[in-house]
Amino acid sequence: MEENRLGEVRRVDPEIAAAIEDEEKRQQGNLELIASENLASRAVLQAQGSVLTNKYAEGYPGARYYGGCRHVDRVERLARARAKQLFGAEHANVQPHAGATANLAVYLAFLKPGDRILGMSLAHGGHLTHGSSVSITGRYFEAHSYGVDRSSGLLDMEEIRQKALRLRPKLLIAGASAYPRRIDFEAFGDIAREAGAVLVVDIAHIAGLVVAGLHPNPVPHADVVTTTTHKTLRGPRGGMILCRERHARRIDQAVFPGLQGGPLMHVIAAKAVSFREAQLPEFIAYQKRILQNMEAFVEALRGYGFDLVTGGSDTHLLLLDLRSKSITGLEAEKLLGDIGITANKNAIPFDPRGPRVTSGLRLGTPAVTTRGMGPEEIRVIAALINEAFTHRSDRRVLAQLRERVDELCRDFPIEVSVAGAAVE
Ligand code: DSN
Repeated sequence: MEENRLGEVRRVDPEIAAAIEDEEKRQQGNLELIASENLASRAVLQAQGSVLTNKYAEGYPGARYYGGCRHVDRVERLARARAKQLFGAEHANVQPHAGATANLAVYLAFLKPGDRILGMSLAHGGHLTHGSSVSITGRYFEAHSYGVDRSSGLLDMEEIRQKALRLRPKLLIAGASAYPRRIDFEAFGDIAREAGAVLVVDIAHIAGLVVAGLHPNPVPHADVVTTTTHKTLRGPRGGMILCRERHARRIDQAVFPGLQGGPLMHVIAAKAVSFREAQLPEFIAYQKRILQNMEAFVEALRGYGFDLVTGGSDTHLLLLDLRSKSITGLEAEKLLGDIGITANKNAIPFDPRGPRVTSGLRLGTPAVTTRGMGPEEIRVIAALINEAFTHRSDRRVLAQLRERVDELCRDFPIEVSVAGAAVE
């Protein structure tokens, strides 16, 4: 895949070329189950690797601080128009370098230091930038959090409502990075209105499902929606903000000049390409397969006696509670890594262990689905995980499992074409 594009890197900088080639081999030879990762198409990779990286374009289309912006203006206008069309939004800002930056820009647009915010607890599946104490968002603002119900693992909307009415936050944040269930954005909209809060919804994980109509769209209910572009949306690594027209000016000013300098025009071009891909029927079919694969995964893992937080999943990810399997998240991540399955340890709600060890494992289907794998392969992967856990000290069995992962990877090579996996 990298053969032709890397020729010059190999000549100029063999060490970096070798690292890129090794990374490509790693991606080809391992099963990627990290729920937030995906495999961008060749078109996205080419746009991102283009000469647009050379261009400074501080400002916005038609109002830049540099000359020579006519072509990058076309790119950014297309990216914005496609983003608005995909999500039914009134305004889009495609310049945030990342999801975290998109969220920071929103805070900058609406808050002053010390203002009160309310978001989902990181320990219960929220995100660092939703007010965690180790993030700038928990240090510069008075951050409060809501969590999930201890017995069901689900968000309790009435409890969130009570908390919001008691705290009267200036900004309420919905969205998660390790919550396997559908989120009721309409209810969040009602709560925000009742509490007098600005509602921000972070759909970084589920953006692709939202585009395909497989998860409710928060755009009609929220003041602002933020997302990354590289998870289920399958674009380049980056961020984006969608908002109502009445917030457009303050959001744009917060992104630039408030938070960032020059936009990454090569990345914005790649975002535009991925949005074009997301407009195609194949993309909706792909998102449906992500969910079909997740359904098969949940069923198979349950069959092997695994405990799943909330009992299952409505999305692209699931969260295993490993306590009944007598293995920590850290050990599980390492064990699966040894047989070629990449996943991440993850806190479960009310986790008795710390974030560096954890009692959970988060698993997602977006990347293996992009490779063309279906429910049959997902059931094989579930069996491999179960066998690895059962025979965790048997090096011979683990070596055999590694071979079976190799076989699966060889059968489904990463050959991402225009709008999806090679098999499409
Ligand atoms: N790091 C991302 C994730 O894995 O969910 C969130 O930013």
